[in-house]
Amino acid sequence: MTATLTSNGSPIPYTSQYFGALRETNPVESSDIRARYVEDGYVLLRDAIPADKVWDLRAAYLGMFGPAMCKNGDARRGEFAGAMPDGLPAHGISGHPAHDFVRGDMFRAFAGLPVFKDIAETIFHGQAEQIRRTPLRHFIPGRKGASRAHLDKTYIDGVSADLVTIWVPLGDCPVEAGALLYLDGSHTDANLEAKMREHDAPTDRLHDARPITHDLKWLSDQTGRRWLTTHFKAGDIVIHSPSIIHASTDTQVDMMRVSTDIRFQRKGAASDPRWHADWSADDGY
Ligand SMILES: O=C(O)CCC(=O)C(=O)O
Repeated sequence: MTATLTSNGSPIPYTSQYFGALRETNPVESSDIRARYVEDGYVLLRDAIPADKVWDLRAAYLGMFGPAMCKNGDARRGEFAGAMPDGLPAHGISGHPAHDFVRGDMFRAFAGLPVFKDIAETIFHGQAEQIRRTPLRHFIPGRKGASRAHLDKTYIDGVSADLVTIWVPLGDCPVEAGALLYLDGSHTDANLEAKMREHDAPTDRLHDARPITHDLKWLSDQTGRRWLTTHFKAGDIVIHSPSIIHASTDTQVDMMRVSTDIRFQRKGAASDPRWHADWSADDGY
C-alpha cells in the first residue's frame, strides 16, 4: 500500500486517520438506495453495469491516442507507457481525443444506458432528465491533475434535491490510481464550506474561488472528517449528492484513471442552461 497519497501535489498520509471505506449498498428495494443516499450523501453500487461495456469504452477512448501510449499497446487495460503523443492539445479541448469522444455515438450510447436514468429516478422518486454535459476525465501518473475538494452545487445552479451525479470509473480504479473520495458526512453540515473559507482554506488556484481547497489533509484536520474511498472495479458506480464534498488524489500507479460524471436533474426543475451543450474542458464550467 502507498504510504502517502498526493492531491495536486499536496500530501496526505494514506492511513486510517485520514481515510475510511465507502459503504457498499446491496439494495433489495429502490427505497434502500434512496435511504442510503439521504443518510450518506452517496451510494456505492458494485457491478451496476456490465464490466465488458466499461472496458470496451475505455479501450475505444485510449485507442484514439495510438498504440504507444499504453504498455504493450493494450488500450483496454490502459497502463501508461510513459509518454503522451506529441503535439496533443490540452485535455478535453477541441482537437483532443476526449473532446471528440464525448460527442461520439459510443460514448452517448453508454451515457444513455437506461440503468443510469433508472437510478436517477429512484433517487428523485420521480422523473429525471439527463444533463447533456458529460465530462470525461483522464489522469496519468507523474502529473498533478486531481480534483480539488468541491461541491457540485457550486458548479451547477439548482436545488440539491433536484440534481444527482453518477460517477463512473471507466476501468478498474484502485485508490492509488486516483479514486474519488468523499468527505464523510459533509452533506449534513450546510455551513461547512463557508466555515472552511473563513479559516482561509489553502488554495493553489487563486483565480478560481469554486474549489474549497487542494489540501485534503488540511480539510480533514479542520473538520475531523475522513475521506471515504474504495478500490473501484470496472462496472462499479457511485451516486452522489451535490451537497457532499468530494475530491481525488493524483494518479500514482501506471493504471490511468479514466472516468465520467453522468448527471440528471429532476424533470421540469429549473435547469442550468450552461449544461445543455456537450462538455469541452475549456467551457468554463
Ligand atoms: O472525477 C473526478 O475527479 C471528479 C468528479 C466529480 O467531481 C463529480 O463527478 O462530480
